Amino acid sequence: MRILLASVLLLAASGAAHAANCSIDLKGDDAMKFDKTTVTVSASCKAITINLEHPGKLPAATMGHNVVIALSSDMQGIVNDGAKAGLAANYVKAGDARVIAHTSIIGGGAKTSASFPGSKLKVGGDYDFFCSAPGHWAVMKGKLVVTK
Ligand SMILES: [Cu+2]
Repeated sequence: MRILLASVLLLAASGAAHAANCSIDLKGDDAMKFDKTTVTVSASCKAITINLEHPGKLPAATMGHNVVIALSSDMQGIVNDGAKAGLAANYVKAGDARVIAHTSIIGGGAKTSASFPGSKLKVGGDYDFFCSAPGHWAVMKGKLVVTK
């Protein structure tokens, strides 16, 4: 009986571990859209991985996408400076402290990933994910909901 209880507890514990979402999986296409408008992640994740896929055909120079994670209130400043930084800088100003994490810019048929510690996010904070390519952020953005 005691052994049975222990294994039930073990199952419950592993179930809880699986409940923490530690990845941000997005697809950004030739129609300048992400496939999701909301992603939920857990601040308790040791590492949160952004996985970006571009299922389109257009090159990075004309329809390149990235994923930037930041406070909603910082998005406008980040994209303004990112536009000046240009494609070679992945449309992110070097050393921009407002950027919590970002991937590189990719074109059609490519994939990229980037990781950052969950401790960089606060539970219940007002975060967005967006593409910082000029003009894209207006439509390529969504809410990053942070849970415990
Ligand atoms: Cu984009």
